[in-house]
Amino acid sequence: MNITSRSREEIRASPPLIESSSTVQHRDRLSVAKGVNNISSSSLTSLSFFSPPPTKKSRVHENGDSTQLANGKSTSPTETSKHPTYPFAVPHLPPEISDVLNFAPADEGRIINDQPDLDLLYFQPYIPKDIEKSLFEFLRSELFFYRVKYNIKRGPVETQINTPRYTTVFGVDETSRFDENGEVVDATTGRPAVGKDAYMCKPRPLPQCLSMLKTLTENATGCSFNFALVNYYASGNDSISYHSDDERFLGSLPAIASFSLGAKRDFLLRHKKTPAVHPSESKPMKLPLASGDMILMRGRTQSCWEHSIPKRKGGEADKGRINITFRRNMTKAGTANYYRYNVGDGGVFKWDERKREMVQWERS
Ligand SMILES: O=C(O)CCC(=O)C(=O)O
Repeated sequence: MNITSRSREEIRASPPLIESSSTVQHRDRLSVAKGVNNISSSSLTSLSFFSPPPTKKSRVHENGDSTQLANGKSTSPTETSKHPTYPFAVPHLPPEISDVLNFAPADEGRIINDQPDLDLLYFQPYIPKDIEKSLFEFLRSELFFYRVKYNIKRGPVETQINTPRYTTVFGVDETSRFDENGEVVDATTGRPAVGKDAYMCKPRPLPQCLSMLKTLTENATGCSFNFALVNYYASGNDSISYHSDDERFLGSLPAIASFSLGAKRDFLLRHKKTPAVHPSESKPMKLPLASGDMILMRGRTQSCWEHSIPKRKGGEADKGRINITFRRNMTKAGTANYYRYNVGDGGVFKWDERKREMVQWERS
């Protein structure tokens, strides 16, 4: 979704203007786990550059909380991901989650390509059943989120858009990388991104909990990603309207891996109106995405189809749902776009376990 397409889409979806408010990965479990272990041990070392050296095991996080996992255990991490751009440190995945995550994908993917221009690989599930709930609770408790507002101007009229879900984003486009100190440097020269190469936003490296999932997903799909966008749909009132992730900065046939955790929500797909494909040739689709599922959208899917998570009344939507998408962004403009629309300039939100809702977080 780029600046203009997002604005257009949200307006179209929610008058009056405010969104208020075949064969697949034939990988046996053993070889997946083996391959992943090989990769994760080396890449996790380099990805954890922004962590402090291991310290004495602490019972509580730096923010004073410990996470109660679905299995009744509390996490007491020894390590955290830190970066000057983070409002607070993000604990590493506890071993009871990361050890099992190494066995993902839990199931083979199913190709869905029986409609014009559609190419999906649907894992039901991808995250092993024993940990999907703990992973959901961990990410909801430990990540920082934003409720982004932005203005759009159509002619003389300026309108405020309230993004109808919590969002957060990590990553930097392929022109840059994070060096061992967490500085954004040019991908080729290794020099700091300054002057014309400077960013309008402050890119954030993926915390270990997301970079581990990214590495596993790259391994299983053969795709390569440099961004993680995270949505939290707190209730059935939260949504994302019909759109395509078809911005130029993602390239012409982008592959996007989209994970679902928590409440089951309907994922709707419809073919864009094009002269090339008559409406009768394609049927809108509804995939009820469950916790742990992953859908890889690839090929012409983004250029020809739109997708959405509509609002829902009742059902399990009010239990909350996390969506993580891994993408490959090629330009600085793309990086600015993602931070503008997923971090913005408002306050930070964090899950409050007692109130069981996101609350505005204040630095203590
Ligand atoms: O929540 C989802 O499953 C879809 C998210 C999405 O479409 C997006 O972030 O662009």
